[in-house]
Amino acid sequence: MANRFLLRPLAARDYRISVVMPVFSETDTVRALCQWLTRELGEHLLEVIIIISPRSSDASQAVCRELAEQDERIRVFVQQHDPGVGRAFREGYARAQGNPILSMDSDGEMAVATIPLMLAEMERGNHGLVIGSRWMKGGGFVGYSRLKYWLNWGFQQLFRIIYWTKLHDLTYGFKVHRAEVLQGIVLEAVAQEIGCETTLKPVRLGISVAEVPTVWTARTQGRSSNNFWRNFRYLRTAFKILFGGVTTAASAGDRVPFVDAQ
Ligand SMILES: Nc1nc2c(ncn2[C@@H]2O[C@H](COP(=O)(O)OP(=O)(O)OP(=O)(O)O)[C@@H](O)[C@H]2O)c(=O)[nH]1
Ligand SMILES: [Mg+2]
Repeated sequence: MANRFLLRPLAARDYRISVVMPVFSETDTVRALCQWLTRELGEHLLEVIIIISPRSSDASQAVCRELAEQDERIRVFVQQHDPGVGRAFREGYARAQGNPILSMDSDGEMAVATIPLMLAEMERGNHGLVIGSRWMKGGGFVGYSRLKYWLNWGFQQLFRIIYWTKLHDLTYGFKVHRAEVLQGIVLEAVAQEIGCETTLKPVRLGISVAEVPTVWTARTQGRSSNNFWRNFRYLRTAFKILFGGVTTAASAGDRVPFVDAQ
């Protein structure tokens, strides 16, 4: 899709990433992910913003606080508007100071090895968004329920048609946004539908979006908060964006979202 908006190139050497990660019941995976992020992103990592639910277990809260004490780049905030992972991500995005912004879950289902590939693709193509794609060649699912797999497949086919895009994975929450894109769009998701809102809104705006393959692997700790019926929020979100359009935060001061190429 043509890039209707001009983005300043992401300077290869001096970009600083904000990672936004909601936490509900996880412990070991949060520790492992933070270790990976601080080690592998090194100088490029500005901050890991952990948004922890006020309903989280004591063990989970203790791990997050311990991580924040060990490394000042790890910042922990208690979710103000609870419940809902969509609200948690939105609170994290509002706090993020870096650019680009990496969104990822804390349950270990998202493959960290894909992160450098997403960043490289963002730099190469100067995209506004690079998504992890479970449905393109090289991507996939390990341990996903059969029902969710086919439901997700159906959503992808439908959304590809109604948004008229060749992108393969329009619902996954693992992605890297340019901050001016993400913080320039008004987001509304309460729960897991944040995964499609943060992709479909840039697509709807004509922003350049690319994808790299990634494999989803079922969590081994904690449990999913995404019950079956919540999946239908994706449908409502997709049609609302398609017919209702996207509100951009045009008066956002130094966070003016887009420079129109026209
Ligand atoms: N702060 C916060 N985090 C949440 C909330 N609900 C879920 N999370 C976290 O958000 C991430 C995604 O939640 P999951 O329940 O795994 O949902 P999902 O990955 O979309 O669903 P599955 O495909 O079934 O795993 C996990 O890291 C959870 O810990 C919430 O209400 N508040
Ligand atoms: Mg999960």
